[in-house]
Amino acid sequence: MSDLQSNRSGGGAEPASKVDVVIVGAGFAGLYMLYRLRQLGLLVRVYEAGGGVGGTWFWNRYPGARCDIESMDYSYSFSHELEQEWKWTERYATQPEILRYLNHVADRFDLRRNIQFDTRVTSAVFDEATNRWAIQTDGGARVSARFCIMATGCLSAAKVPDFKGLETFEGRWYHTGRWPHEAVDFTGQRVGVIGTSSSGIQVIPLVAEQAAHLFVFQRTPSFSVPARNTPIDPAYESWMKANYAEYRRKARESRAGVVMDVNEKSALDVSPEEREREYKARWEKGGTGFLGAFSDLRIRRESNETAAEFVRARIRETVRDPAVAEALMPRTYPLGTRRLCVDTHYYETFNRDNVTLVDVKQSPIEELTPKGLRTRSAEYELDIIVFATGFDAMTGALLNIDIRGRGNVTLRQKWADGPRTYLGLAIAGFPNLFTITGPGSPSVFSNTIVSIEQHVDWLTDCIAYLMDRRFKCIEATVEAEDGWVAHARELVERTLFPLADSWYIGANIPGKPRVFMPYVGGVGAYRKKCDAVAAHGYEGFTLTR
Ligand code: FAD
Ligand code: N01
Repeated sequence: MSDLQSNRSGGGAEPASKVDVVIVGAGFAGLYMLYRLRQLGLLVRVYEAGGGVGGTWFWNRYPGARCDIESMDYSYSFSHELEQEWKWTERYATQPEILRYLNHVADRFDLRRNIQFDTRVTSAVFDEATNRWAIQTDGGARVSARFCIMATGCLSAAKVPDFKGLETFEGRWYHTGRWPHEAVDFTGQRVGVIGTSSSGIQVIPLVAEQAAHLFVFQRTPSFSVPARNTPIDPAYESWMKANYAEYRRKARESRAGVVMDVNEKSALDVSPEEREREYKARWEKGGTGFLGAFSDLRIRRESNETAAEFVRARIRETVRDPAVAEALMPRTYPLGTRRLCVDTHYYETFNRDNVTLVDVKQSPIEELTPKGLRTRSAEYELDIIVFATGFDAMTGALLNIDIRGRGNVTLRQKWADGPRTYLGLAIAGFPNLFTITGPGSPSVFSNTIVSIEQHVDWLTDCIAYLMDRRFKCIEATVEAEDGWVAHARELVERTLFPLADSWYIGANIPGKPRVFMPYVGGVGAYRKKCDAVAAHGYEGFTLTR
């Protein structure tokens, strides 16, 4: 009997150094993975670098942080009781509310007893003799596991650019993705925010309300649509709770993991008046549903330009100073090929007397100084700098761990030219190691919770299958991986995405290989492919006893 099977019935106290599964990360993904594997009766240990559950929502505590997928969608669907009893208060939940929810989930399902907090996994090495992973943490703990599941998050490795002189800056500085637990008071302060994408756009209006003066350092302007956030209408909540099962099914089968009203027409097949009406209705409704205005916005440049021009016109009519308005208008990439932002009073903020937009494309930031920041053409005195500069997305958290597979080959070596996976779930040469929402899966191109649940359910079935048939090892074949990488590339090349410098393609990290990382085929189609792989006895994997 394998130790996996002998542990299966026990499910009690964990031996100090041997478990069935190690999960790295206790965000939405790690928590649900733990829940499912415990149901199989396995010994599971979760390591989490943070001091609590929540992942993204534990770390991103900056003012204004909230989701842009509606709260009642951006939540687990696995427990009927949970979705019925939890009460979301706003259309888009704030970070504290989502964190409360995840703490509630951890308590309700008694998950904490298997999680070791404040513990970072530093290495994971596959031992070919025993078919087990040797995992080490920053506290020096070692654990041996049959399976290692990386629930490390696509957006968890916060990136502060390597600005010269950062260590000399005498004021305070913060990264949005590593925000302190105490509130930061900006009252009367001269503040600089660097970065004007999703995080910057959320934090800027709120900092502007407090600061004596706010300088916004913008390198690339973003397209942003209004959130039109509101308290959740009780009638809507009741309807959703009565119809959750069917609604969630539709979301799982959809393209982006949300039930969206997508207009099947091309933007070029309708009159200018109809086009304007369609954009206006979606603009008034608020949120990312704007992208569903026409079917070809992400595949046809001319169509896309009509949507881009609509948003530019809104910027023009909102921002009083024409030069500032012009500087805020994106012109170098199609709308939606970088993450479409969702804001509350972002453009309006530039009408305030205490806010200055600084174009650091024209005049780049050269260094931080003891008193502030110097661009090529001017110096800015600052008390506080906020880095809304994003993440080493999708691969950063994985490559921060020294992962070694067969033949002691490191993941860093294997991915030197960019990530390669099978289904975004597994990596050839790294048996019994899985990634949840890994590169090559829809992950960040979807309501991530839908994608997370799909991966976790698939992995749970896979591990149960291996156990029931006494397989010790599962490994993606090189051929299957090559095929998947080629398929994912072919799909993205049919879209406008490659036209943008985005974190999707690694452009935000100097020296990062330019490989488009998320899978653009849609969550519904992707799910079918994963299910077919499983139905054919884990096609594309080698299973060994
Ligand atoms: P995470 O929540 O990132 O959790 C990963 C955890 O792994 C982290 O806690 C991290 O500390 C831990 N970890 C990483 N490496 C190690 C290590 N070596 N050792 C130990 N622990 C480690 N998605 C949406 O679909 N809709 C939204 O509206 C949305 N809003 C977002 C807003 C913000 C500000 C950000 C940053 C992201 C947003 N996302 C959104 C994406 C979001 O990351 C996912 O929705 C989701 O929370 C990811 O969950 P996860 O468990 O996969 O990863
Ligand atoms: O990070 P980003 P983010 N000098 O990488 C700028 C999710 N999210 O944290 O574009 C000057 O998008 C950089 O400029 P440029 C969501 O998936 C969701 O904002 O590289 N500027 C850019 O403006 C999102 O996509 C929500 O030219 C520098 C910004 O910093 C993802 O997280 C909210 C610079 C970084 O933008 C990441 O968003 C928040 C430099 N050296 C986050 N380096 C929701 O609302 C970087 N920049 C759901």
